[in-house]
Amino acid sequence: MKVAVVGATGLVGTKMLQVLAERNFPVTELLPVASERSVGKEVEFKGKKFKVVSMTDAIAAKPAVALFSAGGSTSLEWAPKFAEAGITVIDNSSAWRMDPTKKLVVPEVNAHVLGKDDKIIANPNCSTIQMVVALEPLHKKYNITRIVVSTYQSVTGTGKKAVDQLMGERQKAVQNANGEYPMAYKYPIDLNVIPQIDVFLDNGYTKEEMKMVNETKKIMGDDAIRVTATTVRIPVMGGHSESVNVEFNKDYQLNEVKQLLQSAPGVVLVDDPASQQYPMPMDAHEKDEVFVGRLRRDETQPNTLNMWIVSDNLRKGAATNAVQIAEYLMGKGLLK
Ligand code: 2RA
Repeated sequence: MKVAVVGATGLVGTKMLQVLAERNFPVTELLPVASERSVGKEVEFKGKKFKVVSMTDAIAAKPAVALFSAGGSTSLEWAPKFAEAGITVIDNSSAWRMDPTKKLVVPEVNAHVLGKDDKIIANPNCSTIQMVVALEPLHKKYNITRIVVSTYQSVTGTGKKAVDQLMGERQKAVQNANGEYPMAYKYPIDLNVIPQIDVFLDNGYTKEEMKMVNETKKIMGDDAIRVTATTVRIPVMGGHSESVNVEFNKDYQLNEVKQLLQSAPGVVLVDDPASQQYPMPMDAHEKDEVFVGRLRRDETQPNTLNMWIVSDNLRKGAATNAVQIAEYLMGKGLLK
């Protein structure tokens, strides 16, 4: 199968290539696409070098699927051109996520919504993906009424510049001769916590916070779920963490919650306070699963659970989820 990866030289694009190779996606021809200034450069896939091509050349080569991670404006301009040429686009930007004509998909939750007419499919926001993977099995059983989430997000979610800022603040080796390094954030990130991810909106929430609110309802197919979020950047690299307080419309047994999570697809339960076992981004790094722990009853109100959810944001939060969508489409014979 011919596969294009658009934005192949970025953090997520590079991870997409890695995940396609690891999962043995049947790539017969790879078309790495990047900005004009990268055309002609090479990327590595399964030990071989592939030349970066332009958007137009990629469309002309007619891949069956194009995984996009090139930002919202590039996607708005180019995804429809790929789709018109019959190429299925799986897009990691926020451009199409809330478009009512486009599907927003986390395979463990709602792959069934996909059909043959879906030519531009949206990959959700990283912090939303890991939360819904962990919550879906509980929603099915107890019916979630309200979610209060606070995130602790890795700098890798911002991109390479933010990784360079963190490392530049931390290590002289990454600074230039004048002691300078790139600033992805307005403030230092090392030894700091920044309670802002993406831009502020008129309601005082950030765009990242409202993504968690709106995308969760769309993926879980339930507008009645009330969601409120605070999203925060912290100086870590391995993945995003989330403290989630979830209220159900009926009561639960903690043991049953553990069993449900243990048998949920894509979830790993790490919850043994007696031996100080809980999920951490250090352990989730380079893994595809969503790790859940610190399960405990909210003692201040009925039917409410506290939990801690961690996942590698570049993998399940981006690249792995996109490749899983492609695998699902392939399995259903929907990629031509
Ligand atoms: C972040 N959610 O971590 C973004 C990346 N898509 O900033």
